[in-house]
Amino acid sequence: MSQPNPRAAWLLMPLLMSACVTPRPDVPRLPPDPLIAADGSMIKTAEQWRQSRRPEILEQFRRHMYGRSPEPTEVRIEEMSESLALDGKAQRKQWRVRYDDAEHAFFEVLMYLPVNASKPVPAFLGLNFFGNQSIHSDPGIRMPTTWMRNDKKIGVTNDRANESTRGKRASRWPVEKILARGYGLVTVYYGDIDPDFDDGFINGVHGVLDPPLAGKRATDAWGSIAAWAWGLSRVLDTLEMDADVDAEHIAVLGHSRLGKTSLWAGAQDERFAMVISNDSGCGGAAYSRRRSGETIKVINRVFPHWFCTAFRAFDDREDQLPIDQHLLIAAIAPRPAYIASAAKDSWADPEGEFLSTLGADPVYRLLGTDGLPATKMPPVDQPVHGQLGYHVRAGKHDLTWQDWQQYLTFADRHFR
Ligand code: GTR
Repeated sequence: MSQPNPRAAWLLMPLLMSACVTPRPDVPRLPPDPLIAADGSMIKTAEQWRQSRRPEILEQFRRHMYGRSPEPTEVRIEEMSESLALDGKAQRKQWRVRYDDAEHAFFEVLMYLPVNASKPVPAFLGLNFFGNQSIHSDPGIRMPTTWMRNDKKIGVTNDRANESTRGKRASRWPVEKILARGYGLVTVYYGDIDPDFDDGFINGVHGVLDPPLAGKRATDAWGSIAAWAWGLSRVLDTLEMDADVDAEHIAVLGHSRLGKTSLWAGAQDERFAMVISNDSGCGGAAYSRRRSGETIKVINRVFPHWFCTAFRAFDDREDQLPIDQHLLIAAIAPRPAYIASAAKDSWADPEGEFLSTLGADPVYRLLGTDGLPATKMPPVDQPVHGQLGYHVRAGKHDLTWQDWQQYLTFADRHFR
């Protein structure tokens, strides 16, 4: 699915600003070469990148990996509520994004905006794993009624959220600190868009929008990651209708499988002004050809609903892929993108996540930005910020305040 881009002008800004930033000879090109088209021709200009190579790459990701999403549907805002929250520090809005007339064809959005910031406010948008009520103990947050995976730590039982789950994931969502820095936070429970289990694509957005299953699904039919990404774009559709939020400065962010999702959402939908992918690993930022940690074969076996079935042709055949994950990051260029790893997260392959970030650099430079100001993987806890950002944080697979501090600084650099 490619989105119309009403803001081509600002996307071209770095081109106008660039004197002549050339690709660096000290950074080897990762295969498949971002600047060689499928027919072997060289991509030498920003125009060639935009007109032919980027669309070709997105098409390959659709066909071989994430699957093809339906065109955007018209969305409606329903059940909007608004109130002061968090001891008067926040304006809290909640609404339903309705994307079809079918009974369950909606998802719930929670947004906090800082009360004392001048409007419209730039914001972070990210999906959450255990419901909007899990991100903060605020008693005013609506409770999801959709399927949720049971979890002892969070307190989910009988596949549904309950009061005891409020604020249980607050460590990943430092709401007050984000607001204090002048940003809003928008979140949606990912299971509201598509429940995360292999049900044959009956439930969630697939069940509503897919043609009735007569026989087999197409090998490039969209999987769950594509569905979550599609949902993020529909949330953005509704943010564009809200004068309090600056829809032109939305950073789409995600952790782990939702970090894979933020990359695919941001790569396709150029309205996202910034993309942040935290510990996304295989099928996210990690370079698949390294086959380190989680591999394509393993991810396809354990999560058969995440990607399209055509992706299975590349189990143990990574070298045959016409794409790899540096091209996904490159498809975001020249918009700022930040990739983060955790040192103990070998399953997500931190080196592979760094390699893809660096592998996108030639495209960022072709488009007139500084790309990633590094040639080697930086040491633990030494972030690198350019138009591309990267860090490897000490510790395990998680989204922490340390990660957020970098994202806030990165947003200050690019949005202020
Ligand atoms: C793991 C999976 C990873 C990552 C992670 C998560 O089980 O192997 O690819 O997505 O889950 O999303 O928490």
